[in-house]
Amino acid sequence: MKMTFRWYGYDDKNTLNYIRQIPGVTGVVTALYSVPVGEAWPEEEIKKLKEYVNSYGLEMEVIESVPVSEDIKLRSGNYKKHLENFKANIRLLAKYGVKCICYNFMPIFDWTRSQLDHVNKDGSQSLVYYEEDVAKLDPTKLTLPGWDASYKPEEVADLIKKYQAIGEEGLWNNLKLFLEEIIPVARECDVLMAIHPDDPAWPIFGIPRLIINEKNVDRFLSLVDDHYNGLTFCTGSFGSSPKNDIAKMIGKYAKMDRIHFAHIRNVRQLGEHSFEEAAHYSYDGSLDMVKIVKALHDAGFDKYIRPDHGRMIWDEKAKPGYGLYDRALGAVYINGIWETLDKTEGEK
Ligand code: DNO
Repeated sequence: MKMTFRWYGYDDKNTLNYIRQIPGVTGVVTALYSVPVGEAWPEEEIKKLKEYVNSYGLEMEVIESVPVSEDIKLRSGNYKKHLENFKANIRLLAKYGVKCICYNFMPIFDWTRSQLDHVNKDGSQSLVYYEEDVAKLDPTKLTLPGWDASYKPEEVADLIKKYQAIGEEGLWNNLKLFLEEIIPVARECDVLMAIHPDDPAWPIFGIPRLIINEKNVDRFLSLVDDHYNGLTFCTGSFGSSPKNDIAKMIGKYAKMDRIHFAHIRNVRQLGEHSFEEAAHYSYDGSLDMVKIVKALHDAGFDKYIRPDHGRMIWDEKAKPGYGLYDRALGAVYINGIWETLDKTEGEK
């Protein structure tokens, strides 16, 4: 596997110099965050970013994300133009050495939480999702870090209605049509496409969400049954629901060689539809991280991993989920499990 770390570009206070000092991290996962969703990425900017990353001895082989516009997801408005731009982005990124592109097909809302600074017993802070608090939120007025903030409340209300109108089957159909367009381009460019699951793993605000459980992932992979049509397996997103058996799922899809990127983090499940983000360490949450990492290792996983959201610790002030310290602890913890497996598997 290749251990990577998410970096938000030149303005990220977690500099490349810090990132390269985390033992075992060989590359960053990044994007051109300033380009509006749906547009083509300027070649000069991609080249500059790659050269900058490489100048620190780090690789830029994974992009997270090339965002999919609401027009594409709804197949309305400017979707034809946006699809052409998406394909052009795959081609250009391949030209600059990108091997894997993460994207999602979540309607309107990317990852959703009710609070970003919940104080844990030890004084650290975590992102949390409490069902009763989410029920009180007005989705048209909500923006969370990482979301496309360009929509006005009335536009969000209109989008919600459109997704309700096409329903879950309409969304599956649009996803299939999207994949039929982009996977051949990805194959031709040798770029692995890796869909990120919906987070949390259930429909929210009355709109459908697709990539939430094993049954739906099976359906997704068969929409276009091609090696280049794969997953970003996010243990925290699937693990938000106690119904998902994370170690089983990750082992199954890794054996099929359809996991191209893994986001590894832990989560504390609180009943069916509430959770708190935890430290990566197994005993802090509900997921067995050794079992999860072992399932990847047993399958001979040789692609990209990154630690995912960290808690805010040691008085750090940073983008929620994306501080340096707890994610660095996560990377080192995963590396420790991996090294142990590497060195002991022959002894059994
Ligand atoms: C959250 C992230 C997601 C992810 C996108 C991928 O922290 O994992 O926002 O980047 O869903 O498109």
